[in-house]
Amino acid sequence: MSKNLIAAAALAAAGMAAPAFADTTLHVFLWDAMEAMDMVDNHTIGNDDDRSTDVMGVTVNTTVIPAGKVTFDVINTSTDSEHEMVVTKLSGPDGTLPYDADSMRVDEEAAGSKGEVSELPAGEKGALTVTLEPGTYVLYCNIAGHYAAGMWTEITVK
Ligand SMILES: [Cu+2]
Repeated sequence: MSKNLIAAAALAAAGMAAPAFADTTLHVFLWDAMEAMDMVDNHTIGNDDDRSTDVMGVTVNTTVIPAGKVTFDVINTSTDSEHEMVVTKLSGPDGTLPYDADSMRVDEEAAGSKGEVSELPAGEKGALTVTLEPGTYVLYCNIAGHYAAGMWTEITVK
């Protein structure tokens, strides 16, 4: 049961009305399977390559959430690698991120950021709460090489 549901249940039990617009909690899993295959370096947003070959990624429990206060509950499920989650708003459904091939990282200054859970050691959890307006957002890991290896996913805020 999510914290929101628990909070709503607690309010109901106390005889109080639940809030009309409950805050959203999004569960984010940072994962890798480095032993399985080699990392690719061209699975950036807008690339049509087969994502099924990705050896690391960002997985969410839902890809469409309501605008408002959102808590990202992040866990790094890796057994040996550090990962992170950066939240950035795209220009639209076809938007991409500015990528610097030399450093193998997204240009965070140019891309802008709504916040991040940075550099989580393997097995660790972190959380980020932000208020999001409607739009298309990307959640990605900006440790060198990880974004282009496919470590990103998009969500829609309505
Ligand atoms: Cu990563």
